[in-house]
Amino acid sequence: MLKLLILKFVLSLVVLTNCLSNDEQAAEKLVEKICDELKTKMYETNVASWNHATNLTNDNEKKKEDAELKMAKYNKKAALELLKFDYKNFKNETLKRLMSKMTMIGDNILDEKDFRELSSAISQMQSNFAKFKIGCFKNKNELLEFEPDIIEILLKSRDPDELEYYWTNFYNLAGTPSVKNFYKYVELRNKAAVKNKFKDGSEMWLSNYEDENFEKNIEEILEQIKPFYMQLHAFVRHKLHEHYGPEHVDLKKPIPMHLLGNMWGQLWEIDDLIVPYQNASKIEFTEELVKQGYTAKKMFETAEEFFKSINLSPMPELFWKNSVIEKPKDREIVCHASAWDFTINDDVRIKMCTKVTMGDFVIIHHEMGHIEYHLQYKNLPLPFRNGANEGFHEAVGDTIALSVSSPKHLNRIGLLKSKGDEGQESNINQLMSNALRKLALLPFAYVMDKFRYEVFRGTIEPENANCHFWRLREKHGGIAPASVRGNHDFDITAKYHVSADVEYMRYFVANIIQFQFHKAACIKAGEYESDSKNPTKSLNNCDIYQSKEAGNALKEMLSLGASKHWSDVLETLTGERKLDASAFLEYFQPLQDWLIKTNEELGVNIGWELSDKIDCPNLYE
Ligand code: X8Z
Ligand code: ZN
Repeated sequence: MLKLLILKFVLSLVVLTNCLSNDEQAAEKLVEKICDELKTKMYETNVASWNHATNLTNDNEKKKEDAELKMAKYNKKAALELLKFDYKNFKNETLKRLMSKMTMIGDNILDEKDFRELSSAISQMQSNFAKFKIGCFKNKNELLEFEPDIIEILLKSRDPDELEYYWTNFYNLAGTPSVKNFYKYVELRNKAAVKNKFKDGSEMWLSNYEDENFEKNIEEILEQIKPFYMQLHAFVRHKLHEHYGPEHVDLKKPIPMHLLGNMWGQLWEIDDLIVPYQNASKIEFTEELVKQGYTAKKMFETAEEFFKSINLSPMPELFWKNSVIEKPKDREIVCHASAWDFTINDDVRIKMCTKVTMGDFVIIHHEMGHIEYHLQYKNLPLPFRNGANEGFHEAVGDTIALSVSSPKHLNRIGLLKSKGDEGQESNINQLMSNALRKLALLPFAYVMDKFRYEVFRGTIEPENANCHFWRLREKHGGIAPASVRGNHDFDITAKYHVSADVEYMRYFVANIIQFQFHKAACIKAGEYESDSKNPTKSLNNCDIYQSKEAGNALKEMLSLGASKHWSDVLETLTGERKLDASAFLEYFQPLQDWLIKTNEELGVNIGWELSDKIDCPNLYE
């Protein structure tokens, strides 16, 4: 019986292999036809998604889900047609790569019922995240929205009770109600992954990086930056302890995250409390933006001017016509900033509820970087109109923002008095401000996806999930929840990207690779000298503004889109083929040295014990 079955199986394989066509010309024609059809179909799906994201009604949600289903059916049908070719053995490498991308079926492999359920689980998580409101601390009847009200309170308030109140209510409302939808989503994503011959959803996500060692490489980088992180963490905790006192900040425990100026403790937006030298110039320029009468429009125009100055493309007419750059008063929208590529007629858009702050000025550059990428690869075939990997896409605007936020550039555009050549004190202030954002994000970004990988892999059971989540945040970041959290809570969905099904390791990659891009661009611009004693030629005060050489080199890389493996694409700009933290560490070297010395002088405790805010045992070592 067994022999018969094996024989049958072998025979069916022979038949299958024999059925595969090796007609490259026919395949090429089919690819062209599908790409053509895809353009209009994708446009329609994008319009439906945009209409929903910028006007959250039930009707728009239904239209979006219908459009997604239609698109999925088309993609699946197209992929199955392409799979009739033996494309892996084709001679034309470009065609092979195109076909390998177009045959990645992903979630589209699910049958209609499952696909609809998956879409609806994600929509419901996203909608819960976008719509909740919290009663005001002082008057519970007055309802506040997350953007801009609560974000602003987190940034500005230094009242620990008020901060704890918003933190706890936020997690209770934005996270826990989505637990059921989250597990439905995990179940269906895993089902799709298995149908695609992946072990689970984590393997399907990781496959996008086209690198077997990707996860290991990320973990190595995390180890590489850890000594620096531990020093920054210890110094910040010490400063918070000085300000809030021992009843709020224990010098041996993880940092309570509601005191970090950001709901997730991913950026530590508390420059006022941490600034090392009060009397030297400081980088935080929110006040200056407000004083100078900046509006959302003016912030966008200022950003565009930088891109143009380095020979990158201006924002097209449709960008200014269709983008939503301020929160509308008459309807609910998804406020989390995003950049959209409608793939025809230079129709690219940003959706953002802009506030006049330094943080949003940086995010505008971030989003415009996405748009610039869309514009640079617009002539490639559709499957290549993507980032070399997702981290590249997230890093473009941040690379520009590294120049923009250099003292040299801020001085140029009148947002800072000093040029950054005033000596060590202002240099340390500037690096501290950047480290509070760039370094702090790394362990956070890692945990966002480490947690989801583990859930997909089934190594975290639902009964213990929240505990795992907080223990991971504690282990890698030394961060604790503001109030006691247990397994009856569910807090990971209180992050936009988890509720909206956005992979997050891209931001880890971006925060490292943008320093590789920055260094290469600074070299091209003649703005960087290694081991330079000249403060205007250091990596952390390099401004590539007006450098066509730097811009053209970036352009060349961006215009490759996803047509080549990301290592090849990286090499065109940097000469390097790997994700590498050396440029990141070089940029921050003076701060790391300063922190080691200062922490030692002050006798600051490094590291942390287990938090008593996590109501369950330690699950990691
Ligand atoms: O989500 C974003 C962008 C849109 S791609 C605003 N960012 C991450 C976040 O907010 O968590 C930018 C940096 C990290
Ligand atoms: Zn982004």
